[in-house]
Amino acid sequence: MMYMKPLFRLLIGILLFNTALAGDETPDPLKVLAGDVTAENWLETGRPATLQIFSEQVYGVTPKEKLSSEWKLDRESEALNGAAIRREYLLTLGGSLTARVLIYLPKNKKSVPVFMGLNFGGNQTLEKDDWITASGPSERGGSSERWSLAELIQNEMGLVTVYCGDFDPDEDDGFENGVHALFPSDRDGKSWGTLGAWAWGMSRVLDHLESVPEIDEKRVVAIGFSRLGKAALWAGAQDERFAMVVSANSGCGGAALSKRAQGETVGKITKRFPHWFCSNFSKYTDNEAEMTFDQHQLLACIAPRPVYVASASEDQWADPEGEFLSLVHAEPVYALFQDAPFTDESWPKPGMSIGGQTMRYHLREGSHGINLWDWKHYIKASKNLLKE
Ligand code: GTR
Repeated sequence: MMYMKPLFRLLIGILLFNTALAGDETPDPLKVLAGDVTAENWLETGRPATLQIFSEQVYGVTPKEKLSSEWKLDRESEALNGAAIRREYLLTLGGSLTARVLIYLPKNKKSVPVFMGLNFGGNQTLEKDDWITASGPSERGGSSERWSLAELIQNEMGLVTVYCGDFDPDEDDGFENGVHALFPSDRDGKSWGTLGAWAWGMSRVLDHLESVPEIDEKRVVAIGFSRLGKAALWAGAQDERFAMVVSANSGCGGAALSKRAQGETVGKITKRFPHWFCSNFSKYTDNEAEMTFDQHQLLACIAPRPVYVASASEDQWADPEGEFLSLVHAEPVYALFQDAPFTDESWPKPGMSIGGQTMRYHLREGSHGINLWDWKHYIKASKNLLKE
């Protein structure tokens, strides 16, 4: 027995080590498929099964009921020294919740592609100009560096933006306001959180873009930075009408793989921002090995539509390498449709943009943010990838 004990311990150790390894491995995104491994069957069974996992384990279930939805032009002016027109529309949902939608369009153009992204502090943060109705708490023009309006307009593209707080305030305040109040119900572990509400709001704006003749509603790119990048991914994963999705520094609960537990972890994010997710997500606090899925499967739900994941070299909190690896591990699904650009790629050096026809990645030099360098790459990619 004296000799058996260390051996026994060793065996248990090996067993535990293997189990831990198995739990830490990035799950095969195709394992959810019922039946043939084909593109068609991915869309028929794989994607819905994957979306169900994210609904029940991460973001919460998005209500299916349709609400009344009114869309009204409120104001219009010229912008960017006459190169663009700028409008504010009012979107009223369920008769009571109103979002103020700010749109920039190149002048005298019809059917242009647009980027749609929520903003953090209100529409007035995009420009110093007093014309924009303040729709949130932050400083006028305070985020102008984050929105490369001139670059978009020069490239004959538009921008659609809304203050995220118009759909749901970014606070852990009991889900009694914002869009949650429009769907009252008893809450459980799968009930939707704030990221779900933001993603839902993006789709409700998209519902009306076909009524704007200057916009080609078939070429709408969902974009978001940081927490709003998480929302953009969830919006694009669920709503196939988004033609492309751009996630900028979205990190944990966005593009980054959770099982790596680098930078911000499930435990850290659900403690600081419990309202972003459904409460089931916090089960994985210090328990990532129990996850049978990971964030690459969220990217896979966007296939075959183009997805662009962007990181910043100093943004360790968002685990830039984990954001890249998510694309690598989503590739088996994209490969069912067409290209698999990351098979032979390793994590690129700062300043590089890599990828193929439908999946792209870049690592900007610098810190957590989104700037002109990023936008130039998104715009270039979207020009090549969005089919007219
Ligand atoms: C951080 C949060 C990140 C990221 C970021 C942001 O505080 O930990 O997940 O979303 O905020 O939105 O700027």
